Amino acid sequence: MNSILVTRSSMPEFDEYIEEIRDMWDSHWLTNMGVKHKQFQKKLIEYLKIDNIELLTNGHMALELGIQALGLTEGEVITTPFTFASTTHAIVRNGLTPVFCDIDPVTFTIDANKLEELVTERTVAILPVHVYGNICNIEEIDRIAKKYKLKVIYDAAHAFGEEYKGIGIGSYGDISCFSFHATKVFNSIEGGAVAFRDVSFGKTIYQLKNFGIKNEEEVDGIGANAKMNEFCAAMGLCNLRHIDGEIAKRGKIVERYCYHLDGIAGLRLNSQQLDVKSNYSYFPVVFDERKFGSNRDEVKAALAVCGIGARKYFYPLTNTFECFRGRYENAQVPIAQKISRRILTLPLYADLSMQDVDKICDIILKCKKL
Ligand code: T4K
Repeated sequence: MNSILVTRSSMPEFDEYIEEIRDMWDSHWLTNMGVKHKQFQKKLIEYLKIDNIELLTNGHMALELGIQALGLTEGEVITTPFTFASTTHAIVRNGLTPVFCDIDPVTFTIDANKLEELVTERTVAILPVHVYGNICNIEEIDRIAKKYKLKVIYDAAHAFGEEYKGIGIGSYGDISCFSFHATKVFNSIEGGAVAFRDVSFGKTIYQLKNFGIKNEEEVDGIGANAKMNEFCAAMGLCNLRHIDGEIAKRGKIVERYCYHLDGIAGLRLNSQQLDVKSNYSYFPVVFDERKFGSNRDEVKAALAVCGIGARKYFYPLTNTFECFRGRYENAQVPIAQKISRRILTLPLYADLSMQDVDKICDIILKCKKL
């Protein structure tokens, strides 16, 4: 059994959560856009510095229904294979075709310089991911989207609370989809949201998350049920009170990792981006066996022996998943392939102790054979 896992959910004090949910025992209102839901929505708009947000059951439904609410029913969507299953599944489950673009070797986000050559007359949208909280090349994506009249859907599952050039990250693109899953920088147990500027989009996604219901007697959309319940919203409200402190603690842990690992031959760390307010969501390291002497899998195994659960986020690439066999394996994504085979995500959460970081780094450095 691993004793230090890749992450650990942030939680408020027990009493704080109990206090937050206490009035639900009077109201008996548990879901369907109740008081907590409304409060959480309002607080998030302020915190994320965005115009509008709609809350959902999870980040995946934010992507899936976000695509639907933009009216995308057929065509190709240019996206990255270096991501969690959810990103690609949201495209395919909507009957759209993912077209995989390679990634930038430094930020691991979609390589915007390779995007334009993938645009065809069937392209309807671009779906990039701010992977590990690294911000995509927003300017270039925006330029291409405008030129070819494409929608831009940002998967911002890893980018909670981040800003680019002082603007909330959810303000870019047509929509940005956040995840508030238990494993994320910020969680509402399970949860997700779509941020957007166009108010009419809000009405559509609201209906789509509630069976397409317009009013008591009219249903004018074929919606799902993706409403955030009151217990999740209450957890979100509590965690939001502490988020700045949690991110600051993560920043210190990242500093400590960098202190030990930066400059070691054969290791490449995630670099801080210009103009980005980071949330320190993940700590990925790329291992170059030719210079380090051990490969990613050997380091992962050495950590596991000591009870440390690092993870191969993101391996394998989504275009090679078993469920897509025979469909997308031929995508030209050599950088993504290379990174995916070499990258390891180290444990990172607010309460990870500095001693544990030292221990993890010590084990990694002992794997250095050159
Ligand atoms: N887009 C992107 C780019 C994403 O990364 C994700 C989710 C989504 C979209 C979809 O968002 P959601 O629909 O999930 O809101 C985890 C998460 O389940 C998933 O949310 C996340 N990405 C993905 C990167 O990681 P697993 O299969 O690695 O999770 P699991 O259960 O192995 O947990 C990892 C570690 O987290 C555990 O070792 C311990 C810790 N943990 C886990 C849970 C469930 C906790 O501390 N508390 C918990 O409750 O996918």
